Amino acid sequence: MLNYMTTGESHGKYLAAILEGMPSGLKMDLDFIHQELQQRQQGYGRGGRQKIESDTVEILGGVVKGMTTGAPVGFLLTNKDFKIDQMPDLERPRPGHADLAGSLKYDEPIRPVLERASARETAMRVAVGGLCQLFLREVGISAVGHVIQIGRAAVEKETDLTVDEIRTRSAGSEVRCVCEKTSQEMKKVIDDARQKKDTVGGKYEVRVSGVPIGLGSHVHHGRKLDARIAHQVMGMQSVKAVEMGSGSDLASRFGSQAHDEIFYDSAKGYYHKTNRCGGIEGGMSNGSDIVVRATMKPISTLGQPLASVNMKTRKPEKADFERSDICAVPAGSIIGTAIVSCVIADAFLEKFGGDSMREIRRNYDGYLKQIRA
Ligand code: EPS
Repeated sequence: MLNYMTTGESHGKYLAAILEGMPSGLKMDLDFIHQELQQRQQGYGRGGRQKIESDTVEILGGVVKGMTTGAPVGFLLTNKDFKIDQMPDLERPRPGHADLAGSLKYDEPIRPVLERASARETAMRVAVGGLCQLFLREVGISAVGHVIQIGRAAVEKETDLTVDEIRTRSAGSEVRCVCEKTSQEMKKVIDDARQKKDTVGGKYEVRVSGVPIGLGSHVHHGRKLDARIAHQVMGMQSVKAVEMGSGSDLASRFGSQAHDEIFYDSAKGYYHKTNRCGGIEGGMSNGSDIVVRATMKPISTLGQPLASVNMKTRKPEKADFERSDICAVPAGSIIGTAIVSCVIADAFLEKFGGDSMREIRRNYDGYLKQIRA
């Protein structure tokens, strides 16, 4: 239902994206999208680039008088730090980046590879995901991302805060963590990494509330909602693991501690008192919050470069250095929220179809009546 593609390089003139499939009648709130883009640039441990850019997007099409028309929506971001044609090439690929494989695969220097592989591209994911978040809010669905671990500093237990409480608390933290004490521990981990000319990764959690039972499907692997979320989140730079709900913790539990018992009352309908499945069972949303956790590896560019090979001489040399972040996990929680919002919006449109917001609401209301009947 929803498809998008991005184009552009980290130091090219522009980054752009086109989102196809958004229905008509949705208000384009650019202030909200710019707020998400600004949040993506924040975060304790972010690099020098974020002091140069102040990311905003222009709308290229698909929006007339502030409302979507049902046509593809185009986004354009202009890079202030546009200097790609003057930048030197690298000869010593950085371990952990796309440099070596990309240069050999595309039979080209490292520079064009790193420029496209850069996490700079995630600015467009956030712009597209921002519009998807605006769509989801119209049908009572709200998504938020927050940081649960940086290095060895981690929140002690799963938070039982609501999405709105997470949004407020994480926005007040320089590392987007809901716990003040853990935020300070995380900042210290980042300071230690910076001092050692190293980098550090961590984990973020995306939580989505208001999702109705029945998005996704059990009938075909490609339609499973958890598989679609995992695919898209794994496609974000630096992500090396994606979990739903209690995820890998389930490996050590017995079934009696791993599943979510079912209850019913006339006011709430079917409900659960636990959410170990992360809101998805059998590939379908089950009415509980959707909970996704992603592990981000430490940034690949190190101030103390690792061993590499000069691709011209094949002689062992230390990897090249490029300006970079020490930690990008707080930014990752914003990017992950945008990515998950795109998947949920896609699954919502798949089930409730429609070309206009009015038609979609009519379809959705009819379904809610049906499952409550
Ligand atoms: C980033 C922009 C990049 C990097 C960073 C994230 O800008 P520049 O290369 O000019 O410093 O700072 O990208 C990476 C760390 C990476 O390894 O790709 C951004 O806008 O998110």
